[in-house]
Amino acid sequence: MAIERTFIILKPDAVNRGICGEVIARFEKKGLKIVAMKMAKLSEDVLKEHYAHHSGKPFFPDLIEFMSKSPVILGVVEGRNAVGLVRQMCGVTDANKAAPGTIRGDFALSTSRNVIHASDSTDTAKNEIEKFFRPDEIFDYELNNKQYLYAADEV
Ligand code: FUP
Repeated sequence: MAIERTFIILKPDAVNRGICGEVIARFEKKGLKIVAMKMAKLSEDVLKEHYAHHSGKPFFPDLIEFMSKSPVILGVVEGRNAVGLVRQMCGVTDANKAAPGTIRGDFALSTSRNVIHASDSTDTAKNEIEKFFRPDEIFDYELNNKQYLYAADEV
């Protein structure tokens, strides 16, 4: 399993409910490293591209309206198997079905207001990171507890 970077959006429901810190803390406590983070209000055009795979579906207009009406927090999270791991930590899309212990399972009960977006593959992660962050907004640094998070041959 390689060290990977994945892209997250803490959605308007997370920002307006004041639970972003609790969500970010889960990634930090797991041992993942925040390598980029910023607040932004995403335009409808950017969101239509981000969610292009859902274009034409009944929920699409609500999705774009909801995601564009308030600021969100964008982040890049790094660690071993980060893409799959972060998806697992988020839980399934429908928060009502998401397992307790996952972010969506613990903090939400809706499919459309489900707190967080996370890239679904390494290719998607690469594309989303490039789309939402300039290279100089992403930081390389060492966690000072790295030796307690990974064995030498794991990183
Ligand atoms: P996920 O990868 O878990 O974020 O899920 P999807 O890419 O399938 O969906 C992206 C977003 O579209 C969801 F977070 C919310 C919205 N959506 C709905 O509102 N209703 C649906 O039935 C499916 C998705």
